[in-house]
Amino acid sequence: MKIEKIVLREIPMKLKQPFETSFGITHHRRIVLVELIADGISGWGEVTATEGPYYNSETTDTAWHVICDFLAPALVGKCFDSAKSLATVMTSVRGHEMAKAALENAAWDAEARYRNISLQALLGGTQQSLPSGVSLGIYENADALLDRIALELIAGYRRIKLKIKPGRDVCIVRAVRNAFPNVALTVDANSAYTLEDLPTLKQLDEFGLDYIEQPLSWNEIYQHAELQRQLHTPICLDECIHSLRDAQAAVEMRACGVINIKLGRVSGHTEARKIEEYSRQKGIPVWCGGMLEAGIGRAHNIAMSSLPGFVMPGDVSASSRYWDEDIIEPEVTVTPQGTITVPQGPGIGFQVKRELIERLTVRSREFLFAS
Ligand code: OSB
Ligand code: MG
Repeated sequence: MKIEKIVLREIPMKLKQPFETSFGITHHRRIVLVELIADGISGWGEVTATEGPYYNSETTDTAWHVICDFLAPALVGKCFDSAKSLATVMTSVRGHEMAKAALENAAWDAEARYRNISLQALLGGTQQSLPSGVSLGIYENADALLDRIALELIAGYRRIKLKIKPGRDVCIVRAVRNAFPNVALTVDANSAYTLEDLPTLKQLDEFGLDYIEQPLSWNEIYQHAELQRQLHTPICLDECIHSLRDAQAAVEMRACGVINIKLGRVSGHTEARKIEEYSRQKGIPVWCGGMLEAGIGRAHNIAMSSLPGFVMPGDVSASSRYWDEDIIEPEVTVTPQGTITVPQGPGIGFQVKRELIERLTVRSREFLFAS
């Protein structure tokens, strides 16, 4: 494939409800979309960085900068035998995984469309129906949280994940567990604790959680191993895992029993597949995390989640939980059984609403191969 053109666009998207994590509250997303044209065919990717550097070190603006000033100029005009090989040209840029992922994933979509097959087929995905879970932000009011969970369960969702932070943890989890004794329940701390919080974290063991997600520092695999030795509940690593090598280190150190794979955080489909394959061989269950994505990011998550190692419900839920209007057609929907059906059309399998995107665009940049 020859990369003829790359177009970057930023669109604002207002969340239906604010989303609160231990690192802050999000009301509005600023989303960067990548359109990559190879051999006359457009593929699409979405930058999953948050607006501020509080989940990881990337932001909407760092991704814009790194793509415009370094990655897009390095790629445009180049030929690749497949999307798999884009990563090799981008390794000279250190970090900035989410910026790289948007480009690489756009190339995967373009390649699948070029071959007239689904992205799922190109990736080697085997599952047609994906169990879906929801991630619920921190609620001020426990009753409001319980009401919300009841609605999510009626909608069919298979797992409830609660965001926690110090002071909003054991009490909340106890209230939810008492109200819903049998629901598959997990918590996500987004790095809000330290080993000094061991007594609190140990109390979580009594609630039969499927896992505790990223309790300790975003860059501390070693201390998670120390914590895991003292907890019965499996730890699931999110923020710490950027590559296959990180996953290997975490598993070898016994720092986790579960891995959350996020396409952006691991720099795209190529690395995500390696982590999925390694985890499957090691018997470590994986699931697909979310970053409050719009439809293009969501569609890539769906294709990735169809790989066989994705055996736990993901955070990939219906478009309508986030947006009044999504940027793809049809929107992502969830069946009454709490599953998402993997689309079989070419590429990501959803139609990109180009007119809507153009209307929303607040800035754009084009990179053209000057022959
Ligand atoms: O840690 O999984 C996380 C959202 C933003 C940043 C980090 C995380 C999240 C979520 C939301 O949990 C998942 C979703 O997209 O619904
Ligand atoms: Mg997380």
